[in-house]
Amino acid sequence: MTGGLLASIRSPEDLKALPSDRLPALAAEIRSLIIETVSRTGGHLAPNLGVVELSIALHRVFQSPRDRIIWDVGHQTYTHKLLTGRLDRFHTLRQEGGLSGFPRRDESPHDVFETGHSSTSISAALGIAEARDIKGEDFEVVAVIGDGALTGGQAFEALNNAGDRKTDLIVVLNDNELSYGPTVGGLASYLARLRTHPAYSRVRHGLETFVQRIPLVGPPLHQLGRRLKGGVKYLVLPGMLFEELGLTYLGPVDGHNIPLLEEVLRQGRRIKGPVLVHVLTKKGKGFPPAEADPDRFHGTGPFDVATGESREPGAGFRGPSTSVNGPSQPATYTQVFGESLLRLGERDERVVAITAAMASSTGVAAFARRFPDRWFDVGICEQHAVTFAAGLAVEGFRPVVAIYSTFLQRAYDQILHDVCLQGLPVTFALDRSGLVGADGPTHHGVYDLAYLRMMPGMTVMAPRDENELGHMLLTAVSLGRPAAVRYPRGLGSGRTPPEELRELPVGKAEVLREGGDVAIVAIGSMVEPSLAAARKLERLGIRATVVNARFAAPVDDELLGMLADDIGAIVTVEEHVASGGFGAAVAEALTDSRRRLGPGGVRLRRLALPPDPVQHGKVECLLARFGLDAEGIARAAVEVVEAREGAAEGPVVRRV
Ligand SMILES: Cc1ncc(C[n+]2csc(CCOP(=O)(O)OP(=O)(O)O)c2C)c(N)n1
Repeated sequence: MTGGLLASIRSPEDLKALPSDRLPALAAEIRSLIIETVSRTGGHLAPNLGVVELSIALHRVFQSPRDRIIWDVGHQTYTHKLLTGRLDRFHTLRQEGGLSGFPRRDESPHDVFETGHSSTSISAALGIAEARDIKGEDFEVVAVIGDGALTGGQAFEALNNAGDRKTDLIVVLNDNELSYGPTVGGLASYLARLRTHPAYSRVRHGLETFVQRIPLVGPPLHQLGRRLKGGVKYLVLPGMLFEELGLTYLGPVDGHNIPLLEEVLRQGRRIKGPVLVHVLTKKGKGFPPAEADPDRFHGTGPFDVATGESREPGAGFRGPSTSVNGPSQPATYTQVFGESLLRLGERDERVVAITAAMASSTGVAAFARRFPDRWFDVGICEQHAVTFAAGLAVEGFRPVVAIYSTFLQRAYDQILHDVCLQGLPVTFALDRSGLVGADGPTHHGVYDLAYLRMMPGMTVMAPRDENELGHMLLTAVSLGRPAAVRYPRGLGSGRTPPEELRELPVGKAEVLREGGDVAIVAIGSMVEPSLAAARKLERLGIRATVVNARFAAPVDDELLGMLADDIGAIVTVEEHVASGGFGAAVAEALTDSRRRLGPGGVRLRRLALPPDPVQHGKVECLLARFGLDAEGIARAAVEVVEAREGAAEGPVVRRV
């Protein structure tokens, strides 16, 4: 599989030494290795298959790591990793302790800037380029950004700034017409017009005169234009969008033709100031199932190479790594959200849905099919999505904004300034809250309770199972105020058949089990392991109350006060960082009600994720490591009980 060519490349220098007629064979080898590896590990298949030639060309033209290549989102860096000395570890891709699926500075000097969220590359590249200029150094800076990521506002902020600064910088626009699904918006239409410009040959003449005027580079560019007239469109369009912003536009160029790519990139390098190279690629190239359904293969779990069929293991703790589940498995939270949204839409015509370029992966697609006029895909534009929802709410609608927890971080001020300060009835549906597994620290949704809980007037909920997710969505939409529901990645419990949606009493927790020795107060995904912990504790003679908190804002002050006074030993459990999270809310509530915490007072133990970023790995293993499984919760409960009993200093009397 890793036959001769790829194995001979230990660094980009080896790649440069390879004769160009061997490059197609190298590209084929890389493709097979990526397909074979991702079929086992899961990962971003289609985006990576689309940039094999582009990555080869970049590493032949530029001198990484001296020249800095910054990958937007970073999900398309598998070829880059293979060409920069990571072939031997490639089989560990996305496994705990193995290669990350994204650029990591601690993994290689060739990974200059860490990404995971979209639309940051041009900003980072411009910062690096300006730093270079201040220091008087001499290297190239290249940002590689997809047409999807280019719809994110930050990319425009950066282009605007780059055009103004006139700094030497190359932006490679990898245009495959897709985000997850088709890239939407005026920009996408604009790029489509560039791709299919009917007046190509007519424009060429005008181009030649324009190109001739570019100091120093005119003649070579002009010659290049002549050489490229077969097959490839080579345009320099003065007065067009990028030119107007102050960048020199080169392209479009066939992103699977390595010699052409190399030539255009070399030309880009010679031009002074910021340059945008427009490259056309095919997402999923070389693997027919991914070419046919690039959305499904954007990020995939393990699959059968022969058929492309998913071969996810059975319903594990969090089930499959994607939202695809088997026939005998319970629905995923994403699917339950999608069905609940549909039911809400049917009950209330004020309900409208908004997605930021992720209609199917958030579950909004079913609603979109049923109510084509009541849903909006705004592009990878989380900030805009939130303020846009606020606008709809001002006019009487009840928008549901479906954005993964990690990506909603982007819209912090929009949630505060545009929704909460005005008390508008916008519902935030935060999928992938908690640990997400193989995508790692950029994608774990472990900050949302903190960033939402302090928003004025915001109600924040987390369901213990899929039925409660439906009830919480109805509660949120009915509230008439800002509300958020966070729920985890993967399968629901499948425990009970779907229930009729019902509103939950706001700020009220649910006592699931009563016992006088310790109270375990858990939220969301941590309720089930807490019940399991209580069963373990029972075997040790410790009787535990278990509470399904349901609400992180407002918390159930009354119940918490009773637990503090009657039991005096409380363990809070959440799949979220400790700082600002649910346990912090409980501690605040207890101290605000003038209860003393610590020796002589209420014994409170907050179980949560650590402050340092959690790396990629299997969710169940990570949770166990941080004591967020039944055993860890039971252990903490024993410690709290013993501390309250004054046994903390003495020998531990009970072992979990
Ligand atoms: C802020 C943010 N929102 C959403 C995502 C999820 N996401 C990852 S890749 C992607 C599509 C990117 O499209 P494009 O930039 O065209 O790259 P392609 O995958 O097509 O190569 C999206 C929406 C993200 N990474 N960051």
